[in-house]
Amino acid sequence: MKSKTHRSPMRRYTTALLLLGGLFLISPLASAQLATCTGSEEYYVQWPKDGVPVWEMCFVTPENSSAADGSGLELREVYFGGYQVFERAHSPMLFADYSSSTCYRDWKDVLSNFLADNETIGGVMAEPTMPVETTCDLSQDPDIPVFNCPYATGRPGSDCFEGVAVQWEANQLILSTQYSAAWYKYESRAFFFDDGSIEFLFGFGNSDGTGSGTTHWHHNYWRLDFDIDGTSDNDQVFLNDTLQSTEFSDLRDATGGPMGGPVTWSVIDQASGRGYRLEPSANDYNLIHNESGSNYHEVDLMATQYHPGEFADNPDNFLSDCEMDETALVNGESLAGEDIVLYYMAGVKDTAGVDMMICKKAGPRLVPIGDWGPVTDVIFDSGSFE
Ligand SMILES: [Cu+2]
Repeated sequence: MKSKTHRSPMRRYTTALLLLGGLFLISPLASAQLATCTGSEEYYVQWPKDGVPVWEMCFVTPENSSAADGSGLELREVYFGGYQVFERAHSPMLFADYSSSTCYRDWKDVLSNFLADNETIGGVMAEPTMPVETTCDLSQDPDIPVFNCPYATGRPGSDCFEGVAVQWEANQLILSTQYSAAWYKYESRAFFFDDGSIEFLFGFGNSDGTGSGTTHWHHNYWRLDFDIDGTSDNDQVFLNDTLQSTEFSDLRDATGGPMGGPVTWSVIDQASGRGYRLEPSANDYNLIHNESGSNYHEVDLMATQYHPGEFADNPDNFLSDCEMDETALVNGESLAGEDIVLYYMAGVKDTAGVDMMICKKAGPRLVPIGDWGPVTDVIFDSGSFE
């Protein structure tokens, strides 16, 4: 069980008052920073960029991310409206599974440059004024690879950046990065919207066409360590609306939920009723379950009990160890009154001779449940916060 800093209701109330003051007095006020970002290589980001934060978090770049051979874009201490959502959100398991016998468990800790101008912290952070463009964004021809930054865009090489690009839009905060495993260029993005919803998006780019003659599947597992309200010992997991008491794995089902809707999964703080519902995106359903027949990546969702230092099914990350062993994570432990970690997989298929080099993206949406308090009420009442 992790020890957690409990945030006092008074502090949240103060946050709300500060926000109201900011709205009505139109004066810059000191922000009530909750995410501490005092760990090694952690960097603080809030949205809006100035004033009282609606979203707060720390990020680390892929090269400093946790887990064996990294975990890509890693976010820690994520807060919405003054309440904690995640202790950590990252992508520690990443696979490329070929229709031949080849299969890789890729590394996730090697930065790869992409187009993001206005680098503000060298090798760490950019605050782009121009569009962010990754290998995946630009790889849209079925046969022709885009190679390396600055690609063939005509943009200057000085716009090529390694690290995390942060964009403050009118209604959302966007963090983007790219990392490489040899010719593969993986894009990881996170979108934090003003209504509290979150989207995670993963793009599976190929810089030079290596392996393009062989149909293959890519799978990325996000690891979402929820600590709703900062209390790690009382989150509950729901399959649709049914409380679950024991660890489980599951598959996407677009019509298998209530009234023919999709199957979803929720994590809700037992005390406050605040939580998040995880919904697959439309693209996530494009991946056919175990289509390769390898039986390597057989589950889309795992609801597990938190264990310190457990970031994946395996403490190592050997390239050839391509099977994701769900039994190492889902093994009958309790989910009742526990610290909860959800793993969620989305992936894509690249088909030889059809759409191989057209880069595809996938990833879930998370929607807030319950009352996220006066801060968010003010945002909803006043429209866009900025
Ligand atoms: Cu591919």
